[in-house]
Amino acid sequence: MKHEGRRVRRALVTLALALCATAAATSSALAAFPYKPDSVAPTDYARYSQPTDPLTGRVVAPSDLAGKLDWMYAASKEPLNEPINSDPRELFGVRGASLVDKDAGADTAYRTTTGRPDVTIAVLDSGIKWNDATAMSDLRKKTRLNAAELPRPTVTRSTPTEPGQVCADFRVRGAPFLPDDLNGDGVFNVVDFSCDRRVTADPAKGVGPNFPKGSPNEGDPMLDPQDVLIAFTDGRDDDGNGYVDDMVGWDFLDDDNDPYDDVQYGHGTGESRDSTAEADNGESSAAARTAPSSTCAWATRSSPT
Ligand SMILES: [Ca+2]
Ligand SMILES: [Ca+2]
Ligand SMILES: [Ca+2]
Ligand SMILES: [Ca+2]
Repeated sequence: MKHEGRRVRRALVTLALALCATAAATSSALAAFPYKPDSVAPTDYARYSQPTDPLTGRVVAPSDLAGKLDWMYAASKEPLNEPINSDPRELFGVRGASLVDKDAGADTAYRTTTGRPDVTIAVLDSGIKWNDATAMSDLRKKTRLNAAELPRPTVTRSTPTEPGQVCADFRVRGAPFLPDDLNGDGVFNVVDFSCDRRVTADPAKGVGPNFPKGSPNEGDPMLDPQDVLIAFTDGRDDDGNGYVDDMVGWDFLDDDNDPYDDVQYGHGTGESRDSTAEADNGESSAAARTAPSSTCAWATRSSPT
């Protein structure tokens, strides 16, 4: 059992790295993570790029770039913000990470690539809220699964637990695809278990959410990383790293394999979305983040107040 009710101050650190991909569409919304164009090999990361507007030739910014995200990822200065914009001590008005900008002509990383999904961001913070539908919409497909601790996904369902997947197309594809990437989208994530009978989207011990209001699958259980964790926790340290069943990170507070934020502190979930959330995934509203397309794993840390 976790220590519910205990007051803790969760320390934080976000180790990061980056990542990944885009869609083939032009001015329309991107496909879901990892945004690998159909004709591109999964390891051809240089071709993981933002779509380009056919009229202007400029990179199209994700549709969920709004609010504070403008400055969080911006390459441009805040308009009319003098004297900050002319002060070298303020780096002449640099605001964000120059990732993507409302100004399509700004010099941003997304003009070159949206990153690569084989890079992992480690979030050392208050864990992850598996039960948060909005956060899971942004993060569940971007959660790094520890393949060495997990069995290979099987194709033992005909009806997938993830909307839109086709179990008849699931198979081991050979290099350059990862052996666990059964749907061939270029990344190994929870979706690759969606035709596996051992994994259910609503396990009895799970806290994972249902699809949120407004989703095409509103009310249905959402396949999330904790479902995989529950299915394959077997008490064995399969990868021999000293952590038993560490499939989606580690809880250093309770010393177990579920980094679930059971006190709902939430900070780790916010950091995860800022650093890793899907861009243009269409599952979240204005609260969506627009981060590079890496994957993410969690560790919880804490110290008493
Ligand atoms: Ca996959
Ligand atoms: Ca679930
Ligand atoms: Ca194990
Ligand atoms: Ca292990």
